[in-house]
Amino acid sequence: MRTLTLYTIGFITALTLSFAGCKSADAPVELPLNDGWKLTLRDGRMIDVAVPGLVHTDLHAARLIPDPFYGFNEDSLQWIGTKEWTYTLDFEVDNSILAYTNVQLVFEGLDTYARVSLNGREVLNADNMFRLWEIDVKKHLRPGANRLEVRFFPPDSISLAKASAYNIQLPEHRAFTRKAPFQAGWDWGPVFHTMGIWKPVYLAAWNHARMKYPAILTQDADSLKAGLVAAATIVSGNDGHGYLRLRMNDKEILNQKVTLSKGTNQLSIPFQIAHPELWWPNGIGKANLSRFDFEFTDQAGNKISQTVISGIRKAVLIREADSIGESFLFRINGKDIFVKGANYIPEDHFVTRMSRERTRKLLSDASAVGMNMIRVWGGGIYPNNEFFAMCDSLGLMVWQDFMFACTMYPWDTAFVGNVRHEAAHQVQRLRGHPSLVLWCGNNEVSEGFHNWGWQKSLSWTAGDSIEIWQGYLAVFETLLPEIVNQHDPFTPYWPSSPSLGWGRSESYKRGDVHYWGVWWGEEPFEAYRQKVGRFHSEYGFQAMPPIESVRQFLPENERFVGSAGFEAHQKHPRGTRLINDYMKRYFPVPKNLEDYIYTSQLTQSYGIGMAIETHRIHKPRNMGTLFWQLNDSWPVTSWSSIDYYGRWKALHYHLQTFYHPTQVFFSRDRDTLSLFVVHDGLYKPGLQLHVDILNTKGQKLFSDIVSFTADSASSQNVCRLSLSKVKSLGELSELVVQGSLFNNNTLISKNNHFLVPPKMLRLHPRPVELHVRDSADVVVVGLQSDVFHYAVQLQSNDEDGRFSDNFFHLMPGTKKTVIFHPSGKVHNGILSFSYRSLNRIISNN
Ligand code: BMA
Repeated sequence: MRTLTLYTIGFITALTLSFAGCKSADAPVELPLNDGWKLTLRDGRMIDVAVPGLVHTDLHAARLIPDPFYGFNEDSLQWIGTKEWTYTLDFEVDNSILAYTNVQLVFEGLDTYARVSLNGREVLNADNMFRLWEIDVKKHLRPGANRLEVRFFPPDSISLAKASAYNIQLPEHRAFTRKAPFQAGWDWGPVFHTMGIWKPVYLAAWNHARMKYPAILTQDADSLKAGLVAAATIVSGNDGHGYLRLRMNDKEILNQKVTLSKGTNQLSIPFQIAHPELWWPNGIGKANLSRFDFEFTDQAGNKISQTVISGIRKAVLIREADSIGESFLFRINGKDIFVKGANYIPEDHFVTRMSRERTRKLLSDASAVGMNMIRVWGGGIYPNNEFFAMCDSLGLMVWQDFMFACTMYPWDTAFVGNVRHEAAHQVQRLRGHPSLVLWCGNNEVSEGFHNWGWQKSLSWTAGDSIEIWQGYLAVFETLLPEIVNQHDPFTPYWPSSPSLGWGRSESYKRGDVHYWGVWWGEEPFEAYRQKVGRFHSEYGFQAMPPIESVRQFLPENERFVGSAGFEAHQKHPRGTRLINDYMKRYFPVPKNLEDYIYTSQLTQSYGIGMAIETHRIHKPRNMGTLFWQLNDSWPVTSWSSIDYYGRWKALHYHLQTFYHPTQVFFSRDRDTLSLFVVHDGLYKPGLQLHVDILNTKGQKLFSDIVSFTADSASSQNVCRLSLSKVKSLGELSELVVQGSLFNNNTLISKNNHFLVPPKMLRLHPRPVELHVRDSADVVVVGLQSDVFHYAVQLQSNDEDGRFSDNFFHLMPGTKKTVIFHPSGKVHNGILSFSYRSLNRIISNN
């Protein structure tokens, strides 16, 4: 048994930098209860476990089960999710805690069906992973020894039982449980039904008042002034009054008396500031943040302080009727922003294993390649405050789905009431982050209802359909927008992503679209050039993870193309075939595993590159592109650009080109090849576009320079080439068109275009010369060749080292320099490097 120390506290959010409570005798205190938990095993033994944690990770940490992600282990570990599990904590409470008027037991998150008992008395039956649970426990606590027990029940069988008892069959029984949807299995994720105390737990003791959810909201902002709102919840023990004092960067800006009623009081105090330093998205301006100190003084003179770091920005979703249909664009501080980014899924199937370091690396890798938005997809979890704090500081806007995806949901009073609590908590928790620019009701629920044939496959009567749709409307068109409006009134709400299915022509005229004709519809990549909507919130193509990662999750005898091991880590029913089919269409299909992985990644990047190019050229018709998907939740072949271990696929390297703020893109129409310059910044004069046509042997056949100016946020056709004239320069299979952009003689970006699919390129098997030079903490790799090399991939024996660039085209006669950052993990410190390019694969095939 352990004795726990008291802390003088505030309600801790990751927004909170510090808490400086006034240590008067009856100031609120918090007693953390995270340490000392035990998990009871099937044979009755008890093991020490970490809280926050999950049963699977606890068993793995105790070496009782193998790594759930390795090889075929998913299958043999299914039993864990079908059993009941009990966590127990013995802890001490002293009289000073019991002297408080209010003592609450607070669970920030329980996954999911849990019966909580304190000293043998049942105090809570939890049924929602996304809710905050606060239980009045004063009457159950004893001075000295206390025992807390949390018994978890298998979520899947409960979902199933609830589904069978429902009056209409819904597409997925997981819909009946408020738990991260993806944990029941997804087309990129395994099935592990997790259970556990997945967020911190503590006792909160207070006499007069508690402060929760402090936040700064922006109502209006420009460079001259900002209209802001200081929002916070005060839970008060009595009717009375208190004072809220607010300092911004150490300067007092508010000091106001507030009247309180016994119970929950939502404060919302408007104020103005002059000449605000505005928060801007990545690539547009600085993500300015300020420090706001909230200090609440209760009736007895106790001060409760919390600090939040927030930014000032006005975010609007503009939907205006136009000649096409209706716009869909984000206007930040009055400026229309072209959105570049990706969809985000939980970084680990076992969500308690996500760490600040991993999230920081992932989000930095997103902003480093020019992303300005992350869509938090509705089949995962609401991210923690640290995730948002990082997005705030990196200038990454967040499109936040509520956690509903790809099925219809129940609509009975208990379910909807449960969702109401969940949404109110999550909205209040996250509203103060300047990065949060959109609340979206769900992922593909409306699309599924209208396009996925459930009416037929589940034999719904007309009456059933009406009832289900009324239930949908009650949650996504009434309840959720009401909650957003109540707690976060200046952040836009959008009911469902996408607004219409990709099979309908209307979906390219209004709203956001998930264009899945490529991949799901098996249309060729060129279809991306035809299907241009108003905002692309999903589209994607799979690639295999890098070989360095494969070695981490597959035993050696499974490391070959088409192995059962790879199939266990490929969750899309047609995935393996589709990768091969598209590869065949555009690239040679190698037999050797490493070459195959490499080519699968080039295929992915080739397709996504075509989509992004088209989306950006068609600005302002289209105002956003978020590919599916940024990351993985376990080692798998998937649509991600960064794999589970944080390694970049070819696509992620290429995003530096695709998402460059000022870039040359290509578009072909009959006999014309147009070079567009897409510019996301402010008006830029003095630009030159250098157009060069080379052959793959290294001869320059054509050169031209066009001078021009780029308007702010523009896409313009700067140069047109006649394809018949290009053809007269040589075989199309031997030509590379290169566009390079200069601003007053400084190269700012460049891009290439090929006139035939890569598999038809005439590439020469001449070698690349590598020169390796140590320099301080890094290694400089120089590359050179006298012929053109398509997509040179560098590799090192230091598998965790990082290259500054990779999968690049090597122009003949030019020197390319790549910086390698060693991980320091190579045994004898001797680094070696090798390369691969499409040239050898094409020549061998
Ligand atoms: C989208 C997503 C996910 C899915 C992905 C790939 O529709 O919303 O449901 O993983 O497609 O199939």
